[in-house]
Amino acid sequence: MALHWIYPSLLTVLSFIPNHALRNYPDNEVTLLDSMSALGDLGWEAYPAEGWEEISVMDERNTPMRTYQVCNVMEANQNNWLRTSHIPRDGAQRVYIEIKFTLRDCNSLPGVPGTCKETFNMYYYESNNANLWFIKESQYAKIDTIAADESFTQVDVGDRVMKLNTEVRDISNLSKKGFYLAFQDVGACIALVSVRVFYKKCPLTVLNLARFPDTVTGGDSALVEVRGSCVNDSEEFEAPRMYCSADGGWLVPIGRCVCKAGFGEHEGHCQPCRPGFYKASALDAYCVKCPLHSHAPLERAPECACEKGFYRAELDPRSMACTRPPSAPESPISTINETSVTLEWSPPRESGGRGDITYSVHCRKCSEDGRKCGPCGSGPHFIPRQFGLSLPKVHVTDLLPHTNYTFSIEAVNGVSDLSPSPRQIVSVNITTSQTVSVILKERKSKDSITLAWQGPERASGAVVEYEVIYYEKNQRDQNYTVLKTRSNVMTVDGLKPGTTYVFRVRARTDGGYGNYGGEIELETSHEDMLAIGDPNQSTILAVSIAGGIVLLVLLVACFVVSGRHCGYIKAKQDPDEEKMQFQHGRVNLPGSRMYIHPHTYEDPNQAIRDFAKEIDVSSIRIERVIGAGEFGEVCSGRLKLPSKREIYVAIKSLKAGYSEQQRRDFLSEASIMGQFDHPNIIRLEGVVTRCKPVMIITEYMENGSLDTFLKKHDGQFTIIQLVGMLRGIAAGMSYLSEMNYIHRDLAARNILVNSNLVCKVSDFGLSRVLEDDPEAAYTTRGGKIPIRWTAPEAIAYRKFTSASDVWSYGIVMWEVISYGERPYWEMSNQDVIKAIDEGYRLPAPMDCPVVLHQLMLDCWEKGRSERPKFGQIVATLDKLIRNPNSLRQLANSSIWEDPPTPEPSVSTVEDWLDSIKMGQYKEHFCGAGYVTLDSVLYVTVSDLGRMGVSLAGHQKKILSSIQILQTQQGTHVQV
Ligand code: ACK
Repeated sequence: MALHWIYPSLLTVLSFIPNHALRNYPDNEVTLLDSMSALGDLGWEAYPAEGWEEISVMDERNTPMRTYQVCNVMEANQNNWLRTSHIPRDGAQRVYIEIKFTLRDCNSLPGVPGTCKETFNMYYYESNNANLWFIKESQYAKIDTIAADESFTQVDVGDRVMKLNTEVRDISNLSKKGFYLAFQDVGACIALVSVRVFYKKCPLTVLNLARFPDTVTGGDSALVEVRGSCVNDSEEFEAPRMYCSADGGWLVPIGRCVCKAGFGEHEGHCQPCRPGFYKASALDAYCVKCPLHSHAPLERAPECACEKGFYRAELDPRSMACTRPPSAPESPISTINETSVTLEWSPPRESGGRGDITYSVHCRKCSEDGRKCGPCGSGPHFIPRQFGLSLPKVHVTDLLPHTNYTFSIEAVNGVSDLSPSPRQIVSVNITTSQTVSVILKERKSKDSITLAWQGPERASGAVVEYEVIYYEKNQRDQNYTVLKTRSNVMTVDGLKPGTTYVFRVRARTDGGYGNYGGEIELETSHEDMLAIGDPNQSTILAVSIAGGIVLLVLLVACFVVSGRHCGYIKAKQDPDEEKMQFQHGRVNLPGSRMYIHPHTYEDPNQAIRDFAKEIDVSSIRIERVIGAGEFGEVCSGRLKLPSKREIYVAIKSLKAGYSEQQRRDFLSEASIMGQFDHPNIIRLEGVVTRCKPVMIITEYMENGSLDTFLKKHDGQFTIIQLVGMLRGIAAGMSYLSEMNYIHRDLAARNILVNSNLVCKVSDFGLSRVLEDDPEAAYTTRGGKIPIRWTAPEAIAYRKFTSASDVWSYGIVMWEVISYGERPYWEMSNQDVIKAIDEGYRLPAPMDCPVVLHQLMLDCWEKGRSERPKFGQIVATLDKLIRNPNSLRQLANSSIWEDPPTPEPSVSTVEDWLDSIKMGQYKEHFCGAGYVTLDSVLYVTVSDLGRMGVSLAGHQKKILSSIQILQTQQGTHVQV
């Protein structure tokens, strides 16, 4: 009865409910029943008949809504039931019931008895049967008693204040097909505005390239484990899994998928690599540009095919440029010694882009008349070996005398076998001979000397005659005398008393002349006497008389045949040619490979004359200035010597106004460099001393000094290329140490690099360690030393040895692998000395193979005898080059994780990039919106890729630095 005055007030309230807003549910909820969206009758059961009543009302959009009301507050003992139709549970184990209702405040109803209630009860009954017409009250399970948070009064209605209550309850562990809900009123005044039944699901999501489907949450609060499936064009790296929580959220992602080879990751899916880009392995995140000399004309390339004429060796990483076989070795030199020969050559001009060049030597021999030719067979013995030589040098022994040999030298690298083109070779022809090596006995008088010698050990034919050459010591340039005899004894007379003469003898057999034997110096006596120092003297004397007669006959015959005085030939050789011969001979005599310090010469100009070739200034064309040296400018230009091809050269000149001492110091570099002849030592072409400015001419190295070169090409070389460079430097140093030369300033800045990446040791001046090197600092003992590169014993007590050069070599290794990083960063020299003394050693640079860091550490052994010799270093590096797998294991620590000084504190993106030497990317960062240092903390590898920072080395460097920034700022983000 009281309903009649309650209805209008409820309708008033309902007209304020924005129905469309009620239907805007979260996307992780699946609605099973929504009374507000029912267009017709809800068809719910209400009993008794005078209890709950279904009413249609209009919402604000005039959409009809079904509601139920009951308000039998004036009568006691109410028990009114309202039961929904069957609600299928749709697989859900836990469902939620959201009810919206209004409830009248009993106190605001005038005259209602004390039986008036302000609550109602909610029940459910599980059933597989969707058509039950009756459920006993006792069969229901109670969900809850629902009370209103807000009840309303007549005043509220008058004021049009809406007091709609919303309550949510849930039922768990449902197992039957569906259930019925029931609302029991026991005497309240209620309008049930809406009932919504829903369950929660974890919505479809894609994470780590795995798709996780819509997943219904579990019963109670159990987590549901879901296996993800990899998105298109991706594959499992580790089985992707996630947990769907009871409230519809995804938790704990495990595993991931990765884009297949040929596809790169882009915003949660895999995109085919564009033409010109490739991705070799599923484990790489992004497509990267094809390396040099390779191409990928189609999309989705797992690798780039090599251009015509270029190849990739089996073990070459796909990221490495395609390479080609080397050109032929160059400038072969043969030094014949009787029946053995030493062959040396320069590395090929074109390395093919690889650092793994080895050499093979093929041998053919021909009889001297050239009629019978064929392979050499197993006769000759090659030292160290015939094939796979790592140094451009081989010594061949056990050759047949008086035989023509052709040695074909080929350079081979890791792709030579893949190329169908014939290998390029350089050939050397030699003819073997024999030498009279030992002058056995001698007899001297005031004006004559008698010599006796032994014939060649393995003469191929009978000795026809011997030729004796002699000259007054130090007078060879002026004149020398050649005498011939059939005997192996000769008396030379007409000599000056008390004078030293130099004698050499060679034999002529049927096959021709052999080589001269070693020199012997003999001095005539001051007075006439028989200087007989041998029990066989009488024999010698007798033989010599006989020999003398033969000689006389020969002399006369010779005189008659040639019509001239053949026993006395004045030397008229070009002094340069003479000197070259001298150098050649000196370097190849056993035990003579010794460096001669220019200071051992009384006259320093003589040292220059002995070791450097004077070049006519008209042969030089200076083209441009390339730098500044201690004594003046360094220029590049060309040198064209008569009957030689024009070559590029570097020209160091001595500036005007120099003192004599400065001139000497300047030229000392040439007299040192001129003594060396090795493919990894900068080659001296000659000097200009006869006119001004005084100049030193060396071979031109297109890529300049190694430190600048590496900084310019940061991250761009393969580890094999870097090791190849290091091997070259070690080979040059090994040669210097064999020559007993100690460099004292070995550093990347003193290594020059040519266009084939061949590294050569340079900077040999006498004063340079003191004056020239900007890195040199005064030590407590007053000497000026490049502290960071110098071994502790050399700093402490000037103990410079090849072992201290090895220490410096270790630092050069570090410079090379870190692409020109400054050793010990910004530490002061004093701190470096202290740290080294306390046992600190530079950590492995980023991406440094363990084996290389270990080699560095070996070079930095405190005890100098513990350090490896340069020859051993070369052998170790050769092994690594032959077996690149050994370089795969990288040292764990990176310079960016473990620097002795933390990253300098910076406050702007520009300063930060400058501090890590990545300043070239300032515009990239700014353009991508990273203008504050804070924003940089969250940059990921994909962000870098999008910005255009594509070099892997640069990405790693930047990301490592970001990690340091994060630690400094107490943030840690997974990048
Ligand atoms: O780093 P760079 O370009 O290489 O600058 C220095 C500069 O001269 C002063 O020493 C360059 N330089 C020196 N010798 C040679 C050379 N033989 N070939 C090419 N550049 C050279 C060096």
